[in-house]
Amino acid sequence: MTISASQEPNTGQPPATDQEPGPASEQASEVQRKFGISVEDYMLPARRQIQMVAPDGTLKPESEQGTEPGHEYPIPGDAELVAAYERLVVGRRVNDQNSALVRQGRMAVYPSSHGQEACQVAAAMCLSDGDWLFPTYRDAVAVMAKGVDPVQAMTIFRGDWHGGYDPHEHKVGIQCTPLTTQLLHAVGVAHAAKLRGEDTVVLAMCGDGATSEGDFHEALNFAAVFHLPVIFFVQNNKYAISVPLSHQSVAPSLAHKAVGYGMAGERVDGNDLVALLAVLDRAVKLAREGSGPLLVEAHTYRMQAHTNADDDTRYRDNAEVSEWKAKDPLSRMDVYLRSRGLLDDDGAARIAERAEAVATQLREGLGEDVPVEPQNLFKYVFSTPTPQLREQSALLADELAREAGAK
Ligand SMILES: Cc1ncc(C[n+]2csc(CCOP(=O)(O)OP(=O)(O)O)c2C)c(N)n1
Ligand SMILES: [Mg+2]
Repeated sequence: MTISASQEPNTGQPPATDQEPGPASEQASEVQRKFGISVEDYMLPARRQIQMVAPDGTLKPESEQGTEPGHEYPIPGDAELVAAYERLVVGRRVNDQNSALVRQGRMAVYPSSHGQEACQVAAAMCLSDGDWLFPTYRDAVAVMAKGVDPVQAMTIFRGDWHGGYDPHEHKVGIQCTPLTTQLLHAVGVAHAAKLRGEDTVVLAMCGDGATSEGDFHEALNFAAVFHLPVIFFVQNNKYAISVPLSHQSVAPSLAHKAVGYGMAGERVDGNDLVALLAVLDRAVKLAREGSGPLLVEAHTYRMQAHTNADDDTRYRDNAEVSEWKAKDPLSRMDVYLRSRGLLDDDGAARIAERAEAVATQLREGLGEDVPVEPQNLFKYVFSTPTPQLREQSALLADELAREAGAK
């Protein structure tokens, strides 16, 4: 099906109104036929966030899950839930191991996703092997969950190399530190895939703060106008370093931004792995069917400081952090799966062992001192180095030679 305001961008024609025949009315009738709702109701998020499992691990009655006509989400299958839970437990262990490696000087920096692991796992699991993931610096657990070797996924945080994995091998972009650049990369890959006639879906991650960047607007607008199969997955963890969301946006929600671009938006409890999988699985299905881009906003919370270089006690109080501790994605999923008979003590122990094995792999892999070649700073950036880089490279060579001579 086609849900798009325009297949051919920039036609030079005046915009269609709902009285006139044209792309917008075609879109409206497609939405009406498929979901039985108006195009505005399709694009606007449901009135409440989608939440299936309450923080105490109990399944919410269907009438209280936030679903509405045209915004309906079946509970994911048992095998998917159990596989997701394992990745959740591994993700938490990895976050905490990495924070310890930073304190030991084995990693330069680690932006932990402690508390956001459900978003990380769901972002990777909703995709098929041929689909692309574009992560940020905070999404190392999602990178691993998409199949990248844990040590390779963390190498970038050791600071001795540009990145530890080949993006093409796993279809995972390099974790971007410049905010929101990855959204443009994602849109470019989706556009290329569409031109080639491939059925690739691209999921691009960003934070709440990143939605204030110009690149965010450009990426969403381009994806909507060119009707590209991209999921923009915003992890709203309430802060951009020390800046709270209220200083970034006064929109009713970040998901409401979607309708302004002509795409569908939804918000979901970002600490409820069941709801996340349900919402993202459906978003990927719609994107693959040709419904165009979607924006999913996940409500979550960064439980730890922005990075090890940040002191979060200077801008938020303990009561707020404690409030979110009670909404932890792990304990919620643990209780829920046990109540469904999908997890018991033996199963939990086996998963904990696997998580410990990954932590050991990280300690061993990142514990080694790697010989570094300072001139590599200038290689692999441009195929033909700029005059400035050549000059800086020569300065470095000179400095290194003088240092060696002084020894
Ligand atoms: C273009 C750009 N501007 C500023 C920064 C500095 N910076 C790094 S992280 C960050 C906050 C981002 O917050 P958010 O998007 O909410 O992501 P979170 O860290 O909460 O996951 C800022 C401003 C940057 N990395 N890139
Ligand atoms: Mg944030």
